[in-house]
This record gives sequence, C-alpha cells and structure tokens, in this order.
Amino acid sequence: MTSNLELAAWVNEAASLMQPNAVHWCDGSDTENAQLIETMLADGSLLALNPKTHPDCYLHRSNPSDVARVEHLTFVCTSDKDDAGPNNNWMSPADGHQLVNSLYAGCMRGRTMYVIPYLMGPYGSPYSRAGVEITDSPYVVANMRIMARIGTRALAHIEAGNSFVRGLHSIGELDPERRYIMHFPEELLIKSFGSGYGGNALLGKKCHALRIASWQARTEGWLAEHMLILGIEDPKGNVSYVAAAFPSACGKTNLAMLVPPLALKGWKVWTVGDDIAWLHPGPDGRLWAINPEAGFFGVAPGTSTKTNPNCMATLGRHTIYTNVALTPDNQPWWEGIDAPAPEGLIDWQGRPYDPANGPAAHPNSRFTVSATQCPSYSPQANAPEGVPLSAIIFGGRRSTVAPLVYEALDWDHGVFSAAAVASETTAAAVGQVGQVRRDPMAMKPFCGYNFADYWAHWSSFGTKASKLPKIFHVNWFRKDAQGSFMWPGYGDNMRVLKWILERCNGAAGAVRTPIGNVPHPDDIDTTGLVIERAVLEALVAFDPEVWTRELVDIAAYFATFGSRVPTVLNQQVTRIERELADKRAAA
Ligand code: OXD
Ligand code: MN
Repeated sequence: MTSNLELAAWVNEAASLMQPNAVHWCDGSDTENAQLIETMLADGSLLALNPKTHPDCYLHRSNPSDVARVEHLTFVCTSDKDDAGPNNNWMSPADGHQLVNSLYAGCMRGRTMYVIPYLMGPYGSPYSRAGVEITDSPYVVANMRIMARIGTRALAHIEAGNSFVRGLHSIGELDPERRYIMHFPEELLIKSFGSGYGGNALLGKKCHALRIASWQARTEGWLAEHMLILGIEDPKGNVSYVAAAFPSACGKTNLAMLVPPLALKGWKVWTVGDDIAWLHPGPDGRLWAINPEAGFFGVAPGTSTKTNPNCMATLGRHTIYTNVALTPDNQPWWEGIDAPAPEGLIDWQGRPYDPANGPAAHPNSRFTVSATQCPSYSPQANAPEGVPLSAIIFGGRRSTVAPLVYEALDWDHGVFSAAAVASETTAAAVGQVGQVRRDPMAMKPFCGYNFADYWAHWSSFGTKASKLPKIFHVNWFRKDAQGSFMWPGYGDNMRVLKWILERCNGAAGAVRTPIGNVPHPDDIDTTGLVIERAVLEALVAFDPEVWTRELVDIAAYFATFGSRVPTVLNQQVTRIERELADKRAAA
C-alpha cells in the first residue's frame, strides 16, 4: 500500500505482532469517513445527534475509567535516565518495548488495523512534520481526520522521502491497570496501549506534536510548545501575533477565539491555533509560529455564547462530542452551556441525570471540530512560513500570588518567569483537581526531555534570534477573600492583550518591580468595564512578602533538577532575592 519500504516493513511487523483481521490504509476521504461513522453507529460507539439542530454530529461515550490523560502512566524512554529528567516518568527503552510489546501481542485479533498517514502543519510548509499512526480504533481515525491532515497527501509527503514519526496505538481492553503511553524519542516512536482518550490516543497531538517534537526541536534549533496562537487586529487594521501557553483546561481555546468587548471599538482577534505552536527563528530575526493541528479538541463545560461565541458558532455541525450529556431531543448539553438542564437529560454515562451522581457532562468532556469552521479562523493559519510573534504569554490558574499581568524584563527573565509558572490542576488529567503545582511553560505533562535542558534551550534563543518577542505572564484567575474571581476574564482579557501590545510598541506605561513590569491601574483600558478601583489595584499589585515565599518555592523547585539547571535561571533567583530584600528594607 506504499512505495516507502521502511513504512511497509514497519506496518507488516506491527500486523504480525498485533494480528488484526484486516489492515486498512486510510486515505482521509469523505467516503472512508462515512463508512467509519456507519460502523461506529452500528456498533453503538457513536450516537447520531439531532440531524436538524446538529447535522453530521455524533456523541461518543468513553469507558468511564478512560476520560482524561494519564500522566502517571506516561513514560519517556531514553537510554540515559537523566535525559528524560525528573519531570518525566522514565523506563529504559528495552524495558519499555518489552512491556508494551507483551500487551500488543495479538491485541487486534478480530479487529481492523487502521494505518493513518498524517501531516502536522500546513501543506507545503518547511516546518510541517509527518507521522503514521497505527490504531484499532475507528473513533481515533475519525478524530485524527479532524485534528490533523490525514491520508493520501500525507502519505505522498512521506513517500517523497520525508522522515515520519511512528505511532502504535491499541485500545486493548481499556483496562486502567494495563494502560501505558510510551515515548521513545531517540527512535521517533510512540507506543500507546489501553486508552481511547484524546491525549493518550490521538498520537499526532500530545505524543508527537509536543513530546517527540520538543525532543526534535531541541536538536534542530526550534521550539514545540503548548501554546495557542492568535492575531490581534487593531482599529487601523494592523495585525500582530501572540502565542500563549496555559496548562490544560485553563482557557486557551477561549483566548484563541476571543471576541473583544464592544467598548473597545475596532479591535478583532484572529484564531491561528488553540493548543500547540511550533516556533522557528526566521531569517528576519523574529520567531515564526505555525499551528501543527487542523482542528480543536476543546473542553466543552463552560463553553457558551457568553464565554466563547466564536466557539459556539464553530460547533453544531460536523462535530464529534465526547462524554457530554444528551437532551431528550438528542442535542449535546454541558454545564455552563446557554440553556439550563432540561427535563429528561441523560448524563455522560448514559444514565438519567441525577445531580447526586455528579455533573451531567464529564468535566473533561470534549468536542472535536475542524478549525476551518471557526468564524475567527485566521486567513494566515495555513501560511507555510507561519506568523511572526510580537509577544509570548505564559499563564497559570492561581487564586493568589500572581498579578493579572506582568512583563519580563528581558529574554532570560522571561524564560525564568515561564519556568516558574505554577497552576492549579484541572480535570484534563486523572488526579486531584485544584492542587497548585509547578507547570513550566505549561509543558509539565508534555516536555519530552529534561526540563533543565529545555530551559537552557529556551535561553539559547537569546542569541539565536535578534528580534525576539517580549515575554509576559498573566493570571485571569485571582480570587478575593470570598472566593470570587476578581477579573471578569473572557472577552475582557482583550484589555490585557491591548496593554501587552502597547508595551511591545512602547506606548503603554508600567511600574518596575522585582518580578517584572506591572501595569499601573490607569494603564489598563477599562472603557465600558465596571470594576472597582480597589479591585483593579489589587489585581496589579505586587506583594514583596508573598513573592519572597514564592521565590523560596521556585528556587527549591529548580534545585530538584540539580546541576543541569542553566546558570541564567539561578542568576534570576539571586537578582530577585536581592531586589526583594531591598524592598523589604525600604518598607
Ligand atoms: C488537551 C490537554 O487536550 O492539554 O489539549 O489536555
Ligand atoms: Mn492542551
């Protein structure tokens, strides 16, 4: 089925190990997709939604034990354990192969093996990379078809002699005790077993475009990041591009599709991507970003015409919903959607909705939809050269400590601020929700190598590119003493983006603090926003006492990476410590 002998031999080898009934090479066509949907409707793994309100939309209900990424079962298998670093679970490549191959033996008996050639990144872009996923899940094929560019054209790219990442996937028995997501970066290989959930099973996404790609990017001089990319058009029609990294389920999709408040006349946001960015230094000294993905695999709960009107306009046709609730007339429903829960609602597990069982939609329920359906999809989203970045934003979900926004003093300080990001955990991964953990560059679950080496790689761009974007840190999630959010968020985040752009153009004011430049309350455009002055002041306030404690925690975190931590980060700790001591002495 392919003229690439290496690929043909690998597929044959996988088939002898897994023993499927049939092998199907995916061409990515509409006909093929229609047949897969038919198969899944027939076996009950998909339910057709109301064709009048939701044409060509389907609901998939996962096994209840398989609804999120499994970080504790995700491994990076490098020859030297230190290359994976304390940020990853490690196994030797030999042990990793042996373990998963024993699970793979005969695992596709009675099933079809699908071979999915795919491309991450726009057709014709020198930055795009190919992969091939082998899977026994038609649900994975249907989702990959939306999230990546799959089929004939991707295969032709590989057959033209381009390298490809190999990904093996079987849902096995969906047994959480027999579930592993293994990465072999030295072999550009992924082996996933026992889960059908997005981040564990759609191998082009987290496994390839982040874990393996971050490894490749380090050796090749670029960056693979957990970032949305957006274009901001000002009232004069100039568009500037920004990339922003936030941990999973912290609003990347909402920010990527933001609709500015009416009071900020003439501003508009264009969506390039909502989850992953590959950044390359361009010949002009700027960093250029492409979105390797072609679709959105977004968190449904909380999405509404109020929080994300562009997203709501994107959904509702040609969409796969996973683990949302179902109304009696077969429409998808989730907590926070526009309509209240109707009578007769069916929960994500197919039971009549009973609040005693928890939310109707799983908190990590998702939609999979093509980016081309998004009304704010950028005309530059498929530009082979990508888009040039003016700013990079990092952020976390922190009810205390981090101000609404601050600007790093220079590149290395920006790398420090990003490496020090902390955030409260969410339902996107199995485990306790709401625990503060360090999530450097929002890459804690996704960096395919030692974080200390990754920070050094980030720092090295200081000399690789002459017109680097400015680095900022934001926090939309500050809470007051009563536990209420202090900043309205969503569309009003445009006010912070505006300050960020104005800082890039040298137009806005700021106050210098040890942790960076914070806006004076008057520097944030509050036209049309009702917010108490005291709240705004508290949002941008810098508290030396709180940051003294924070810095101790950051330094202790860096120390867990030992002597590999780049000196520039420790120098930032020392500088901030000194400036904080001066502040305390002056107080
Ligand atoms: C995602 C995640 O699915 O970060 O994007 O978990
Ligand atoms: Mn993500």
